[in-house]
Amino acid sequence: MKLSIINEVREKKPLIHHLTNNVVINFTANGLLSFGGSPIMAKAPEDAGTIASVADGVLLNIGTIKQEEVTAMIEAGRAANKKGSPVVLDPVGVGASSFRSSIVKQILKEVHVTAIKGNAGELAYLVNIPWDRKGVESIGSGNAEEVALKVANTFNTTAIITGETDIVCNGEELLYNKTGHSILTKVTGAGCLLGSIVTTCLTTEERPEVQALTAVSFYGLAAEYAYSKKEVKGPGTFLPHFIDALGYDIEELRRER
Ligand code: ATP
Ligand code: TZP
Ligand code: MG
Ligand code: MG
Repeated sequence: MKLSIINEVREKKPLIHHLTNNVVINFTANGLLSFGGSPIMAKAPEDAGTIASVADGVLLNIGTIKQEEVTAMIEAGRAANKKGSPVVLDPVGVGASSFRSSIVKQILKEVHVTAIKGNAGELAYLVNIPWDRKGVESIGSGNAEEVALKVANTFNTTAIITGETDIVCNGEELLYNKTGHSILTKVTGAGCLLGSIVTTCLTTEERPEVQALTAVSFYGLAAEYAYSKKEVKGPGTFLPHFIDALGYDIEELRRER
């Protein structure tokens, strides 16, 4: 984890354009604000390209995608590509229907994505590796390293597979993160908010794999810290402590957990 990445985010407050799912919009905006970024949520085809062209980064999350939102995703992605700003794809539930899978294929054909972040089942689906899943969740096990390498190389991107151990891959190197807490699997949108934090870290001056590893490490530390608070009794009481912790300094998160 590189402290300079977190410091740079907090100094610059990058504007992140989210085209994300309806389940997590408010949670994501609050989490990103606490972390130090500046969220804007917009998925109308009429202004997606314009907003992406002034933003510092773009997050494409297909969790509740509708056909009419696909144009906006592609326009935002292309505008970010033109500007040279990062684009992150979260292919939520990509294997759950042929509709989702065709949309992700279309996005990946039209837009170069800086990182693809998802659970192991989602990333495995993208490269035709069998993996058990249930709706938007990954429930299976398998060779996650093989999946990460294949995704990174196939799409010329940084692959980020989340789970008990997060894996980041630039196509050659495999990096691991073990911070985090299983309570995150009981909170809807824990993966989606992480996509926003990753996008924000990708706006800084570093290599993408270091930025991604910093994002997942910090996020996991914040979850451990929040869960350690005596007031936390379950997912409901965890949430406000977690949003708070995303805004803390790393030293404090490490000291207190
Ligand atoms: P799923 O829908 O399969 O739950 P997701 O998109 O919500 O996937 P997760 O894989 O749950 O994403 O990852 C979200 C965050 O939770 C990541 O920071 C990850 O490190 C953390 N995490 C997930 N499972 C665990 C676990 N068992 N122990 C610790 N941290 C975890
Ligand atoms: N259904 C469609 S999107 C969504 C649900 C439950 C949120 C998924 O969030 P995450 O972060 O992948 O758990
Ligand atoms: Mg989840
Ligand atoms: Mg997810």
